[in-house]
Amino acid sequence: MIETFKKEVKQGLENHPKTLPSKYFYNKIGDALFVEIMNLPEYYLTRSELDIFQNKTQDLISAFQLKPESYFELIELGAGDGLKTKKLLNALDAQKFSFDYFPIDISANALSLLKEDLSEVLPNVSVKTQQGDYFEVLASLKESNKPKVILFLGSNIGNMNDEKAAQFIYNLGANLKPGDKLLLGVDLIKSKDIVLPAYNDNQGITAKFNLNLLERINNELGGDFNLNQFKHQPEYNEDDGIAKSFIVSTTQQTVHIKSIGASYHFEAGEKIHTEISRKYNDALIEQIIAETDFKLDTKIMDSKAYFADYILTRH
Ligand code: AVJ
Repeated sequence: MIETFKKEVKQGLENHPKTLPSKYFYNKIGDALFVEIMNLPEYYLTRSELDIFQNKTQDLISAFQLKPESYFELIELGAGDGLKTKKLLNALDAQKFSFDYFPIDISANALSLLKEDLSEVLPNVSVKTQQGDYFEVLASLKESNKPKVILFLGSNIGNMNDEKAAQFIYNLGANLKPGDKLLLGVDLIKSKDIVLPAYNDNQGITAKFNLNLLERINNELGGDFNLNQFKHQPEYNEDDGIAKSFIVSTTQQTVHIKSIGASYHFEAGEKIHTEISRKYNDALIEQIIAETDFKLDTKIMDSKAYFADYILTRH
């Protein structure tokens, strides 16, 4: 684990321009900062998808094309706090659908918190938490041969470039059977005035979230990044719909990372690219899906048309 972190940091900082992988945002501090981000007034993504789960619940359920009497498995990639999923679980429960809910997450802690919470608010829903890698868990669930609905919410797919996203969805399909469903939640391309503030909030939480990468390198790899000499910088290109986050060196400086045994020079204004948060439209989604074994069924949007849940069927 730490060896992979070291290797990827080394590779990233040797790149031109320099990069660092966004997956390393999520340690204990990063998880907590992301929860804060989801509650920020500027971060509309969570509220928009919650709007769908709250107010278009019946459309979602219809799109799953389930028979109330026959059992299915509802599988969520990334447990989160279940805020959105609870709306769906509540409706499925009230309508007497027969299902088990399988939240998958790498964090055992996140899963146990979710299970605890659900046992209180939805005691009739059967929750089977699955700790581990998405694809390993899916491979094990494939054996059951039961109809499946997979949830991949929050525009998490947006951290991948389109090629990786298609590969990821193709790999999901490889663990499913014809007729199984995938609900893919994505942020839609929209104007800069709305997107940029979501990645550049007033309280500086997103800045902390981004700079936490350097903090981790300092703590875990013996780096000597001076966090006062780097700043968070988001960018958004309305034409291609891609938001990017950077860490910018505010001065000319050299940083040493002990466990890598290397020093890295930064020019004043030099950027480290840390994240892409891709936004989509129908054409982009169709292009991605064309590379997979899914077909596009339904698109369900929030009242402002900021966000879409696309329902795909494995063919
Ligand atoms: C969790 C990947 C959907 O890209 O919007 C939030 C992560 N980064 N603020 C996103 C994130 C900066 C988020 N995703």
